[in-house]
Amino acid sequence: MASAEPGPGRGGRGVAARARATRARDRAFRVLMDHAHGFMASQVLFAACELGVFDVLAARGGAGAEAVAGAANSDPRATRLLMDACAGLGLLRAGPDGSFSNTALASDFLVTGSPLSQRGMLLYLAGTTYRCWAHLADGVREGRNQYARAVGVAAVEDPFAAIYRSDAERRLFACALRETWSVWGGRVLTAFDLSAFQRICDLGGGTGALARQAARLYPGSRVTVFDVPDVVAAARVEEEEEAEPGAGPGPRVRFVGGDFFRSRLPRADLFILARVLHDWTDGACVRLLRRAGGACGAGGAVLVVEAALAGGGAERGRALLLSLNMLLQTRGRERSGAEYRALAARAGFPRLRLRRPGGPYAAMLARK
Ligand code: SAM
Ligand code: ASE
Repeated sequence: MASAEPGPGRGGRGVAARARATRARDRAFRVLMDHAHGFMASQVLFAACELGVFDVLAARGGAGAEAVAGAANSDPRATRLLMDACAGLGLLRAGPDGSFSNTALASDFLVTGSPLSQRGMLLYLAGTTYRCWAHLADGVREGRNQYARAVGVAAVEDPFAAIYRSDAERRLFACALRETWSVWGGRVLTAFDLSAFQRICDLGGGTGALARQAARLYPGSRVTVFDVPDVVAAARVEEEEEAEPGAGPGPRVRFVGGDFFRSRLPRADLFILARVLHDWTDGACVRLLRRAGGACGAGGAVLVVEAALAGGGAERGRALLLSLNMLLQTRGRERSGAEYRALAARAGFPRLRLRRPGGPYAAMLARK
């Protein structure tokens, strides 16, 4: 090793400088391998979710690998390896007697039925998203989504033809996206005081999770969700099923089905566009914002909710990866606040204010 070789005989400075260089290179090697092995950490998380490791541990208040393997119908030795890896990632706590329990992270976010569960998102990322990412180099070469290679559905013009290629996929995508708002919905909806808006329409609002929170936070408003007919039909059914006896009727939202590029939009004072613009090209975004502007009166506004690219730090790094995800899964990308401001201005919303309520999503309010 270079660091073990004797110095050239010029005293301590050369040795110290070489030692520093070696330490820096060792650190760089660690960073490189952390990135290179990143997909393994993702797969440990995905596999443990798929096998129900966190659910079994939640139900039993902790258990050994043998018991989890019994419940998951998996190989005991391999299950032990997986659970050790989970402990290494901070997902499980290993006890002295060979038993494991969920960490707070796992109890909050990985257990099925936890109010903050993100399990659907992880299963979605593990499936369609991961398959698209296997073709990142092709995506960059071609500059378009990779559904043809990843799932055998060519859907360059309308990515949702691939995203919704089966009922099961439509349900999983909706579940994945809905889960975000159990953690961040309140924060993005209270970044600005929206109580002046009487009619709120969540455009591309999916199954209505964010809309229901808006209705709860702003009881003076009437909230409508606009989305494609299949999503709306499923959302209506789910809403009926969710009306639990004793829980009282949650705030009701109205659902309208259609194509937001072509159909007449419901009239509203505020249009929410959450994670919609990042799916589309600049031209399509301007068209969509113009259509929203046409369906609201003089005091109308749009609330854009996106992982807006910021100056630096870890959140910027993640948003840049999400931007590549949009390349592989949609026609869009993640944009900066300035880029959203420019799109809104082109569509007739000259002033856009951006607030970051913490977490991955920024809220941007633009008035006509
Ligand atoms: N706003 C939700 C959220 O943030 O959880 C869902 C965002 S999802 C990425 C994009 C939504 O746009 C989907 O619910 C999809 O069905 C809807 N969408 C896509 N194309 C549409 C169209 N042509 N007309 C109406 N809705 C559409
Ligand atoms: C889309 C969002 C996603 C389209 C395809 C997608 C996500 C995965 N695939 O609009 C979720 C992106 N992740 C986050 C944290 O937003």
